[in-house]
Amino acid sequence: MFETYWLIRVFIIVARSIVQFEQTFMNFLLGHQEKYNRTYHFLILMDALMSAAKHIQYYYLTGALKGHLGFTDTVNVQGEKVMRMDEIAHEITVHYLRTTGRVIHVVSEESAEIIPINVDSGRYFVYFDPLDGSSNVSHGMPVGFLFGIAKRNLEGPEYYDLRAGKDYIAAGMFVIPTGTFTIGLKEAGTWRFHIDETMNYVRPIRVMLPENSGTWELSFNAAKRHTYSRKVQEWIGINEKKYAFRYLGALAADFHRILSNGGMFMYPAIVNHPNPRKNQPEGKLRLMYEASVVAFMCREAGGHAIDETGTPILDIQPTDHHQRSALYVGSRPLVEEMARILIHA
Ligand code: FDP
Repeated sequence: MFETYWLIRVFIIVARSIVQFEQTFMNFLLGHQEKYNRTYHFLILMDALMSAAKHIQYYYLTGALKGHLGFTDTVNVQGEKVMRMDEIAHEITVHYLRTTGRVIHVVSEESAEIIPINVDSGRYFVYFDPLDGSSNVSHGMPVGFLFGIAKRNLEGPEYYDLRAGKDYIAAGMFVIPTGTFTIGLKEAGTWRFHIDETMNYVRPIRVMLPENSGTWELSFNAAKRHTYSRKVQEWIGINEKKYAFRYLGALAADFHRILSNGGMFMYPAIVNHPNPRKNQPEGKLRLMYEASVVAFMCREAGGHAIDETGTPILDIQPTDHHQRSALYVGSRPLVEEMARILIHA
């Protein structure tokens, strides 16, 4: 009897040391919704977004074998048109969002038109870029899946769906295929999760931008620096030696580093291109599903984000679903310093 007791005790201790249970994202979110007295509709929406991300990740990882990593509308050996990876990612995401019954309509980088889903009784607007940083795909390097979520006006008729970032209830990004997921929840912080061997996003870690500038990094397309405004070029010239420099060319992956290490990601307006027709004074990145998404997560992590006029990204009222914006996002002191320079430019 005594021996059996100890055998069982030892077995339990060994089992616990082998099987380590981590808190899943869904369990974390359940606790969050209950803590703030909210409904479970948001769980259903997030479950769909996570299913989409995992499905996109699967296609990404198997894409090289199946010929899904094409950039153009190539034809495969069977003579069929090969879908581009970003189109596949779009189709996957719309499919899962449709199944929830909770989505009013979606705005996708991959569709010029808004896609209506459940216009009468849906609850959320979802703005997303299902495959951001697509030039990384053919190299097997990280890409992002970025999304912002706004909620229907439940008190009365819905007047607008062109929501400014400050009106989002959540915004997040999956980095594919590295398997990280980061989400900003309105007034409840920015949280990071990692995918485990069972394809669950687990282990919530609250992300706050580090105040100590020792780890700060700058991230921008250095080859384009001479096309930026003179003020921005000057600022780079003075400050670049103070910080490390990293640029992957996929906003989600570059911003992921900034969230961890601090510093600033910039995609400034292009105003001094040698070929003036290639100038992009309005910036390159999309406001609703790129700039506002990272700005939202950044705010919840203690940071800040502005456009080329020094206006906070989250305050910009979009006039078009696909409008572009310049972007400076990251540690508050750096972004505020840039704002002062831009405002007085
Ligand atoms: P991409 O055009 O490759 O899809 O939004 C687009 C984006 O990537 C961002 O993810 C990325 O930060 C930026 O553009 C890269 O642009 P550059 O190639 O001009 O650096």
